[in-house]
Amino acid sequence: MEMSKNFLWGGATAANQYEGGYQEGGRGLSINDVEMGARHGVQREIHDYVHPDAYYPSHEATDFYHHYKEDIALFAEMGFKCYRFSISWSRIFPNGDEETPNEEGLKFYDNVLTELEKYHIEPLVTINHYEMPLGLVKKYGAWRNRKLIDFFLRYCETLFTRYKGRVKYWLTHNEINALMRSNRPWHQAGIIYQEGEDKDQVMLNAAHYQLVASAKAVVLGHKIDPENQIGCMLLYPLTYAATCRPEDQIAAMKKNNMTYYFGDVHCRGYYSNVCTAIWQELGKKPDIQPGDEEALKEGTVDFVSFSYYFSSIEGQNVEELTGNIVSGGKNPYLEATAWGWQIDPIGLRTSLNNLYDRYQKPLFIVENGMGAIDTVEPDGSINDDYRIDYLAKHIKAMMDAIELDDVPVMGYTPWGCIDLVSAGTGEMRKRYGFIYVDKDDEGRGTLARSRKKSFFWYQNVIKTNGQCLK
Ligand code: BGP
Repeated sequence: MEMSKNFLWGGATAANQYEGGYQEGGRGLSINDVEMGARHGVQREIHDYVHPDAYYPSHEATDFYHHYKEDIALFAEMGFKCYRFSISWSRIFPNGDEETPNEEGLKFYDNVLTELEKYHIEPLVTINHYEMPLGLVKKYGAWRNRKLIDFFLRYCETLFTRYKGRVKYWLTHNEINALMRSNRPWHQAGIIYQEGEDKDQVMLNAAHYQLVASAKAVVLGHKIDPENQIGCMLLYPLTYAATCRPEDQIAAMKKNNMTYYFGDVHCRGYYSNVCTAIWQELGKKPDIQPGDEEALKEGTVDFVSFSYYFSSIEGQNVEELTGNIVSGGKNPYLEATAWGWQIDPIGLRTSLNNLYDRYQKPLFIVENGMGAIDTVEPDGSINDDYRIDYLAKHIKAMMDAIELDDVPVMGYTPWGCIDLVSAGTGEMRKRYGFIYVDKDDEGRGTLARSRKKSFFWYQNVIKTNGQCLK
């Protein structure tokens, strides 16, 4: 297969880490707005209110809210064909359970879409990226409550109707499988476990409600506009067996199955044997009500999107890595970033093959990249060769999957195309961008934007449709 002329090159961000303007335009508080930043050696903490003396990285983030015109112009200068961003749920439904949406919030994204249309950049919208109105957390217990399905669908209907004809590509929940593997369940599902709570049961239910909500959203989105293409979004932390010892193979399979638990339901429309095996192991099942199974069957996704940053290993006597969003073992053949994320471009080719073989649906790499500390030289330049090296190797691996393995890939939107707040650590210094933003971990800085060396490099990658890397 050849690289398509319509390949969707671009970049990705999320409202909770980039948008800011947390109290503007009638927006309500979101769960991220109560997660403090780590400062002066103080650990991040989460409460259900804003402490007047604490620093919250999401409040301003890198201020897309006031810089969207400038930023989209920079994306256009790089030649973006596509821009993945998320809508802040609490900007549309400030408390989450209102009957009618906040017009000023909807208008903000109208303005964003107008800018994108000016440069013929295709939007790819994540409906739920690691956030929710704080009102839904406090009043209903977030995704532990089945009622969230209806609130989510009202939100989806509002977006599908309002942006009909302007947005074609949608993703329902960001990294839905992070719920099963991450130790920060409030990011993906708004859930802060309470003392004595049956965590596994809460997790299975929260996953089920989100899967049903996603399936119903797919049906609704197609009904409102048959042109809509609605995908799922999986975190894909590829796991290898540590050795050829058969038991290690099973251990790795089980780790990967924690991802397929979600992919199988989204793509096949039912809980597969992989899922029922996990229920058996946990000794529990999710709260499946009459009608749910039919809903899952009807609402299978149009395409599969995923994030890929690193791989890890599983088996006997492996050394556990620290710093990852999910647990995993150290691979002696791989280097790691300063945050311990193991760099494995070939793993991306393997992941693309695995996912296509399993689901036979077009794939979209909607996150990839390397968090790194950038140095601004006295002349203002930023020579981020490490980032160029990481991305070049991953793009080449993706092109191998397309050209040598015939895997259909719709597009590539590397993470944090402009510097933004880290989801995992709340830091600013962990940067992914092609565009530098002047802001530090204390929240200081002018928010001025500047082009890194990688900006010009990526511009050329897009211009040559990746051929410059050969
Ligand atoms: C993914 C999230 C993103 C993003 C990315 C990088 O899991 O979908 O929101 O933040 O990881 O992670 P971090 O910001 O922790 O470096």
